[in-house]
Amino acid sequence: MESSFLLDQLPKETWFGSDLYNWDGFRYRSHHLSAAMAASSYFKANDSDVFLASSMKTGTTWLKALIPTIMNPDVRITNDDGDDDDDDPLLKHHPNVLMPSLEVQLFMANPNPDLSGMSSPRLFRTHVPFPMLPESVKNSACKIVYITREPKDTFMSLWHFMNSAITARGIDPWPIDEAFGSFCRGIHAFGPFHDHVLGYWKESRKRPEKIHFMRYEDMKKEPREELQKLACFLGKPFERDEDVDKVLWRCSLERLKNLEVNRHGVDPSLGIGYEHYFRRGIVGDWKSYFTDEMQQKLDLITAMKFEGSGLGFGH
Ligand code: PAP
Repeated sequence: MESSFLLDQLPKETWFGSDLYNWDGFRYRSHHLSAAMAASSYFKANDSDVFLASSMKTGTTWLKALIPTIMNPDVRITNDDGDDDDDDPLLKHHPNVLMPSLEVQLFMANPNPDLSGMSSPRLFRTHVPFPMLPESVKNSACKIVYITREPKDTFMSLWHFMNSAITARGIDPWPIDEAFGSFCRGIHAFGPFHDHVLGYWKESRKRPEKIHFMRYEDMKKEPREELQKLACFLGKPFERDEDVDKVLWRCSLERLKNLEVNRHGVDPSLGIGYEHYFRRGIVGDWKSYFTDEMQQKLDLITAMKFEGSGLGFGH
């Protein structure tokens, strides 16, 4: 088969017990690479589509809940009687279901899936780097929301998540020092992290009406302001503060992690419990794990990579 022939030619490294393939400077699991290539060949964006893009573990699940809620007229406005929770799709579905992934769900299950049944506006998410996006996503009027996070916290979240995934399959956890060395060399799924962020950052500076760039730390610090900016970008500004607060509450970590669907469900595409998408959700979690040497090393890499870009995590 064409894709397995291609894989044989690509440089590969081991990451959390699996092979990662280097395609055009970014790393992928084999099935995600084939799916991303299929999406790039067959996916046709509509102008009304909304894409959520991110490197792994940067707060995507928060946005996977917020964007569908902002776009849903049934739940974004507080009813006069105040009690409209029964209409909330988040009660029945993990946020992954509300914003399906191009490469981990749709095009992995089928290289040319029939998406005609999706209601408009279609909401999608992806972890692929900017150059790997389907051309019609880059060139149509569809909107892209990108979320990133301070790299030390991103690494910690990734380490916890991946170890949960592999230990569920009976594989020993990967020691933090090995996983850290790999992250610093850019060897992780959809990495290198810094190149991923820079690709979307530069594009968002050129086309702010096309790409809305967000940081997890800003969302934590000023959620109301950030949510209103996001809603305006999506063409759905909030008129009342109470609606902003309602949406923030509906999509809060505290609420989502305690919902039945998220406590007991399993992600069918990855075979990992939905509970693992909701952990501590704090800024500075890295301080409980990093040595001084680790901190200095990753901060230096970040400073060097982002130098002159105007991007930073100065919180
Ligand atoms: P993904 O790439 O697999 O989709 P992603 O959602 O980007 O994962 O990252 C998970 C992180 O977001 C977790 O952070 P932590 O490991 O540092 O705790 C998770 O706790 C956090 N998270 C998930 N949902 C929310 C939410 N509603 N609000 C704030 N943080 C959240």
